[in-house]
Amino acid sequence: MDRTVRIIGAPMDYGANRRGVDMGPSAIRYAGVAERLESAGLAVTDAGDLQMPRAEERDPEANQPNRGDAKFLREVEDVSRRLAREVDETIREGVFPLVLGGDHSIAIGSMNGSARDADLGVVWFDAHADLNTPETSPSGNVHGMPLGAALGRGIFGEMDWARAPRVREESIAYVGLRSIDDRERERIRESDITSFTMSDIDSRGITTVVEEALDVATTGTDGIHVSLDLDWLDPKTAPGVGTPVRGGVTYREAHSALEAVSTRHAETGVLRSMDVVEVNPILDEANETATLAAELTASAFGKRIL
Ligand code: Z70
Ligand code: MN
Ligand code: MN
Ligand code: MN
Repeated sequence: MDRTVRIIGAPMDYGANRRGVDMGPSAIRYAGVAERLESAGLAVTDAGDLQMPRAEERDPEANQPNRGDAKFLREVEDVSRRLAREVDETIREGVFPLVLGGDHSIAIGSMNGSARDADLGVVWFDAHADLNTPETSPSGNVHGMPLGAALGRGIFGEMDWARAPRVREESIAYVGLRSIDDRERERIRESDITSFTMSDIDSRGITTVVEEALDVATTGTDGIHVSLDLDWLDPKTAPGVGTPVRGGVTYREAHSALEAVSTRHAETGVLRSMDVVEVNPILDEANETATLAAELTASAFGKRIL
């Protein structure tokens, strides 16, 4: 494959209740993500981590918007603006941005940056729908809101750093959903978003489901963003995540899915940006979830068994 990948660390840990995902970028680097990508034939550079204040130094409630409730929204805004700029500049240089999280709120910046010069399709590998807004969120955690932000729903409609006007509902596909809030369920049903739940994977198989998700995200778009939340996998396989939900995909299903992404890219050059999020090494054993994250990333970029 003819790509140079730039690793961008985004140790964001404002989006969730349990601390530790700020160590995700280090853990995934330590698990050899660069070496694994190089062995798949890519050139890799590392831009280091975006600087951000620690959550302990900030008051989560200090700067909420007037309506709704989202913790650390001002901090998320600051990081999202800088990340979006870096993702955009990376793509302009002809380099592929691989963003390592951090919690899933980093996808706000990734999508905003990646969609500046393109109509962007999105494939969202996650147990969760992440479609909340400050108004609908049961938790106030922004990691449950990145797609709500990109779509400019609720108060996000007034936030230029959050909205990604070139990300449209009909170009978004979920793969592996199994934990959805009531308000999210209503909104998914009334939206044009395509959802493949774990039940769809059970009945139709991971390969068919991922091919259809890629069809959705590539139809009428200029490229796709792949967002990989490690809680997409079953917690037995990926225990080092903030919000484990049982009944996730297996190790083999996960590799098969990301191999399908790289096969599609080899055919049509569609992959534009990617993030790998929610690795929490504190909850892990021998860095196994970060290692899995690094392996799956390599599969997404064309690494094969033989
Ligand atoms: C819930 C909320 C979520 C990730 C958990 C959970 C969202 N829907 N996202 N873990 N990555 O609080 O909005
Ligand atoms: Mn998520
Ligand atoms: Mn992106
Ligand atoms: Mn999740």
